Amino acid sequence: MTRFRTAVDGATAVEFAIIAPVLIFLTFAIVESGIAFAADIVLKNATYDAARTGRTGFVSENSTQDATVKAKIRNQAGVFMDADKLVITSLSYKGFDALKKPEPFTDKNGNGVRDDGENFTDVNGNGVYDIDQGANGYGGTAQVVLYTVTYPWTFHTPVLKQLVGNDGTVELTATAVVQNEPY
Ligand SMILES: [Ca+2]
Ligand SMILES: [Ca+2]
Repeated sequence: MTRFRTAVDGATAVEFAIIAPVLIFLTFAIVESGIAFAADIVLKNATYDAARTGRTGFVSENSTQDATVKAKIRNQAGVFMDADKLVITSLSYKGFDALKKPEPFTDKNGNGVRDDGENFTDVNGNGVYDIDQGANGYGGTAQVVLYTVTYPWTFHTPVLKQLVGNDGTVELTATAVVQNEPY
């Protein structure tokens, strides 16, 4: 009987030794995925909040609109991530129908794309032809502004890290489009 009990205990110990690392991996993977998911939501909320502040033209005391908007995002998202690694951009457009549209051009040779030498309208005034006519910045009164915030999120759990690829780093992205208030 004693011998039998020892054998059973031994089998149980071996089973646990095999299963334990799997359970530990699953636990870490689930927890880490949950944190990443929460971070993604925080990033989206921060971006949406900053865009809503941006559309009012609000500027903090002794600050600029750029610093005001970016501080809002960094403060909120900074709870979950390294604020210094946030990449915050904004592009302004004359209206919703111009969103992400190329600058208009005269397609002289009719090939559907703008070639060197074909005249174009420099909508964003940067001196070169762009396939996205948005102008950097927060736009003027009643303009439409696209806010984009990205963050390189890194997973640390072994295996999960390999599954994700790119050394465990994924790019979290949040965008918000708002129309500026008339100000
Ligand atoms: Ca052409
Ligand atoms: Ca341009």
